Amino acid sequence: MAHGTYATDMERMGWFLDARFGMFIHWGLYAIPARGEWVRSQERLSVEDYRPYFEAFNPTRYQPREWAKAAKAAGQKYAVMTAKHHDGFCLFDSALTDYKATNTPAGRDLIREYVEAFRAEGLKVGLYYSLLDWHHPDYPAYGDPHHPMRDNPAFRDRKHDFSRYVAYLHGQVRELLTNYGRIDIMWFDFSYGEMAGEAWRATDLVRMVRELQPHIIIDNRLGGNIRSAHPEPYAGDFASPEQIIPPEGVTNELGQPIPWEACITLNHHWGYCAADNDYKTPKQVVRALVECVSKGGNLLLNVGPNAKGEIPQPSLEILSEVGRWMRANGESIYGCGRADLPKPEWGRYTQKGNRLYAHVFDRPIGPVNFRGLAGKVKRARLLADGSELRLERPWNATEYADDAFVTLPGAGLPDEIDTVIELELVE
Ligand code: FHN
Repeated sequence: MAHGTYATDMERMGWFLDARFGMFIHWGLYAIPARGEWVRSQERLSVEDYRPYFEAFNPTRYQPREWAKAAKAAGQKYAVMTAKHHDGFCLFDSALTDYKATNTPAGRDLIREYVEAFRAEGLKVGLYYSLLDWHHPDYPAYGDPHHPMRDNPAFRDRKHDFSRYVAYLHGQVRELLTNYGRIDIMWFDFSYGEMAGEAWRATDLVRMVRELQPHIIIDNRLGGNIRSAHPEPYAGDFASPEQIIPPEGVTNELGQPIPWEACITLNHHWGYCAADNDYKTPKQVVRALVECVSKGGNLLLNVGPNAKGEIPQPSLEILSEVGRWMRANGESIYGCGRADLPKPEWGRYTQKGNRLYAHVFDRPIGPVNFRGLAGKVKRARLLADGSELRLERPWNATEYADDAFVTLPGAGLPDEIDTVIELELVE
């Protein structure tokens, strides 16, 4: 179990806090224009402008089992995939709309194949569901901050019944949590301005979600305040910082740590963007994961498959190298959390029980100094290969009597991405 305590339902959250690392999957019609998932809004594309992508969508190389194997090999323990993004296109066979993958040349329930494939590889499965819907005729358009037709005069006087849209939203969530077996995470996205909370009938929605799948965990984007000492019923089970890692982790008004998950892209886009080849390095990804865990959080790392149904090769290569590191050092991630120590200058700490993991990012001159740990460490090992590291105060460190020291072999770091030293603490 993760180090530290949380002000939430630990029985439901336990696996999430242990898993620490998941795959986010943004996929849909927008993979064809290949300019990211906001292309309709950014380019003011009407439903009619976007229709050719619906009529052409045929991801012939979609093999979700291969995606699941890549996630597993990367050390990811769960996944969250878009069932519907803001464009309103449903990747699942909804009875409530014709705007779905089963009506495209794909002719497949892409969500059913996803949940089955990832479960088969032993991963937990989550579903992302967009509260925004730029296809549905009852979703506000003219004057909305984000809708593709927000400044199209032809939409100024369009009549719509938002309550009918909210009923559609509830109905589709019911479908997803009824027809696809056990779902582990429901990832709603996102609330804004007055489009928040009871505008979505969020209390009723969450009640239904928890009745259908009592074990499920829900993110915090229905519009509630998860940091409140008295959060709304729809405030969610975990905070979801995006493209940022909170400086101090996340706590509520009472100072209690809250589960959280940072969602981060590999390049600059969630949905496939052919021109965006500005990818993070495996080192950046590993160190982001370590930073999240060191602050008591999870990392949900995104892939944006292309129109053929393939995860881009650069993403696969990054995941593969991250997986190499995770196979050697995953013990310092899974079930770990914050250590009650100041951040060391050479890297970060994670902890699980009496195991303290020193993540050495920068090789110090001389020994690695564990400030204040003199007499508190029973033994030290290089986590990757279990080799012994000698705990000894060197001749030139006698003035640091409160500190413990380990001298690493060689001049550099055994693993430049992150060299992990396992310290077994005296209990
Ligand atoms: O607008 C979405 C965006 O497309 C993407 O899905 C991210 C992922 O967390 N959420 C919203 C932006 O905050």
